[in-house]
Amino acid sequence: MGHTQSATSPQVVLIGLDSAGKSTLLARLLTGQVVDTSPTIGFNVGSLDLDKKTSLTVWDVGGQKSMRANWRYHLDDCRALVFVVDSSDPARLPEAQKVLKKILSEEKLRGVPLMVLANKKDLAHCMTIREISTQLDLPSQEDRLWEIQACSALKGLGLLQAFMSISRLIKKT
Ligand SMILES: Nc1nc2c(ncn2[C@@H]2O[C@H](COP(=O)(O)OP(=O)(O)O)[C@@H](O)[C@H]2O)c(=O)[nH]1
Ligand SMILES: [Mg+2]
Repeated sequence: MGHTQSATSPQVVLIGLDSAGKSTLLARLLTGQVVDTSPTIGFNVGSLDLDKKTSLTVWDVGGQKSMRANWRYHLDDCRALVFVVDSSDPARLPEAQKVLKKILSEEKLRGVPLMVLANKKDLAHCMTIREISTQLDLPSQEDRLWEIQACSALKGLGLLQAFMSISRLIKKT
């Protein structure tokens, strides 16, 4: 008691390759709008109220190569990691897999749940959840809770469901 909601709301960090759709997703979640994003320099952050008792603080820490070294500084107090993938871009999945593996090896993220968002599901010829999950080697994540869901940041599809699931994952840890 005496604590404000924002002071206690769990921190969630969005990561993923540049152009996966992280900034679009965060903006859509927070404002319900599609905004013009430019490559994120630094970070965007916002508080997402899921219901009266549940809110999450969501960080978009940028995806450009030069920024990736900085991700680790955002991982203190991270209660869930959200890895955003462009599901219409199979050519970059191997790179995404490497980046994900590297970040998951961070000591600070031991046991922290993972939500993979297969974004851009509005586009034709997207990879399936199953294909992405295999290519990212998700089944090898034995020591953490993980889930994968499809969404479209552009159309606002699947976002709230995904973040409700994230909130449930956090409550289980
Ligand atoms: N078709 C489609 N395009 C998207 C979606 N989400 C993001 N984009 C587009 O992908 C590009 C990169 O998005 P951005 O949010 O800047 O990616 P970030 O680098 O991960 O922050 C932009 O042109 C977005 O409009 C989506 O769900 N569907
Ligand atoms: Mg961005």
